[in-house]
Amino acid sequence: MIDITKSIKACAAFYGKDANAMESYLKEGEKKALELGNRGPIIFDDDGNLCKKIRESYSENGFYIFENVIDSNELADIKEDLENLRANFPTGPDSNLDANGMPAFNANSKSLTLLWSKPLGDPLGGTELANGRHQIKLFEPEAPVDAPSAVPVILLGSLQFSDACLRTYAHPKLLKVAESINGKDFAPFNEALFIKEPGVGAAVSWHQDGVTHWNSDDFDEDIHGFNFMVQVYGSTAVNGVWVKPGTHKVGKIDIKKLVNESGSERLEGAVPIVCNPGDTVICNRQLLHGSFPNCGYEKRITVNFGFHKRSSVLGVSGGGVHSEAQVFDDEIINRRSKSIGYAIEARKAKYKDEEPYSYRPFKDKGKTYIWDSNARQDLIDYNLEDLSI
Ligand SMILES: O=C(O)CCC(=O)C(=O)O
Repeated sequence: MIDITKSIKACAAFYGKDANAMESYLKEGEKKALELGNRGPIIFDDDGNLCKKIRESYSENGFYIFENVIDSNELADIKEDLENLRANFPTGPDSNLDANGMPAFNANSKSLTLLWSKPLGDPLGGTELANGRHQIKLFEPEAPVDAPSAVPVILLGSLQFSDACLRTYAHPKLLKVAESINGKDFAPFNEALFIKEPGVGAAVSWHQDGVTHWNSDDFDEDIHGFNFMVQVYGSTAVNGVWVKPGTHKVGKIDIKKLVNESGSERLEGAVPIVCNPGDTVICNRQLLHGSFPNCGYEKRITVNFGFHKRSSVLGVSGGGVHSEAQVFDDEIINRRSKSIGYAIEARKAKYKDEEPYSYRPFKDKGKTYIWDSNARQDLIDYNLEDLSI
């Protein structure tokens, strides 16, 4: 695991009178996380299902860490893409140009592609954004004087901007896990990068994802789907997502009450998701989770992508968080699934010896995809139809 002793000290120092409390929280959280035992390689049983032990652990905790999923060559490709993309970010929230005066990667995007924050801020906490799901604002430490005035936090629609992320989206073992959890006709959700640059990266306050099904008669622990979180540089107690295990089963949580009971934003019973580079987390969207501002020395970038059960989206009026609210019919779901089609083909072109994933809905409908310049065009603004529930 990454040694974050120095980062814990540095991070805690930002918390003033709460420095000792923060230091203990980070240290104890890391220890508890490593004791949970919910990590290991992806293993399938003889029928091709995720092995029972992993399925049960995921169900118990609401998250599981698949170790060493992305190999070093694939990781290097992702890093290269992310570095090129970062160099082509707009210079700030109100700019369309990058630092070299060139059009930024998202200059022509119709969809929302980049969320910004003040450095070490918590841009969503305590606001009505994203359906008001971030009920409290986390402590916003004072950023260093030389910090930029705004830092990127979330990049949306990432598959149109990075071929490496597109290929990883079609990792055959990950898609097989998606099938195992959500059925052979699983549907896409959305794709994003969570960006936590060291010393300035913003917080994402405690929240549960999911909008539409909390009061459903069919409510169950999997009804709002899950996210895969591929860790490019690893993930630590300082820069990583924290979760409260088991909370994906209990329905909508009163977070303010939990904060009161815990005596601070350092929620009791929560643990950080601790990963090495290349590890990939499966994280239930209903799990209570969030991340503190990155006051440490290590960068985290998470390549996020989620999947749903088809029954959770078909005929459902969207939650309006990642895309305009509309009823998701067969046509919309099929159109949005092109991300899977193009990704499988893009991956096939690069990893010629790998057994590609075969997506049942394409097989049933005789639908085929080609990864070429037309496909690239077709992916532009594809996230306007994110299946946001
Ligand atoms: O990566 C993070 O910091 C937050 C992730 C998150 O909130 C999510 O995936 O829903």
